[in-house]
Amino acid sequence: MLLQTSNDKLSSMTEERDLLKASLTKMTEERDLLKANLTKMTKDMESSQNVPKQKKTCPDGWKMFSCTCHFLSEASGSWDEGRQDCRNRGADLVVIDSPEEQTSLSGFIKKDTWIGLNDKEKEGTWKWIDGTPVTLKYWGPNQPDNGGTSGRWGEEDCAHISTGSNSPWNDVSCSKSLPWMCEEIL
Ligand SMILES: [Ca+2]
Ligand SMILES: [Ca+2]
Ligand SMILES: [Ca+2]
Repeated sequence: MLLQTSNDKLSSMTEERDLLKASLTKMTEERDLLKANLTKMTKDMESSQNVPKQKKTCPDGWKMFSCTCHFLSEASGSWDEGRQDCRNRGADLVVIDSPEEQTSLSGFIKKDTWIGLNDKEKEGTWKWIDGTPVTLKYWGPNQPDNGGTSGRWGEEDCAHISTGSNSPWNDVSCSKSLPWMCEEIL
């Protein structure tokens, strides 16, 4: 009787062990599946990070330069009118902040063209419209001259880039009528 009980106990323990074994096998399988899923998700995530963000391009009629777009107006107007038009296009007058940009614009303009540089606030203190310091300068010979001493040209507080070799800058009266160059930063 005693032996019988022990036998029963043993067989139920064996059953239990087999059950545990089976569930361990199942758990191991599940773990492997989860592992595989995690590896796949990690890969997916990595590759999605490598997909370049939506490619940025310039609007039609604008010329791509580095991470910016340049737009040369067909119309002419005062420096302020030019600036307003650029702003209406979600841009502003161009700020020339590299020799490459100067060269690129040089090949783009067709006549004297407004750029985003003026000394309206304080005579002789030239400022780019975005606050960029004027470290890079392409003033033509004897420019800026604020109209010179004759007074013939009046006060000159706005800058334009000129045609001709290396497209030197010159200051003229802000009310002069010139085309303008806009720049949009992408
Ligand atoms: Ca620029
Ligand atoms: Ca001036
Ligand atoms: Ca001048």
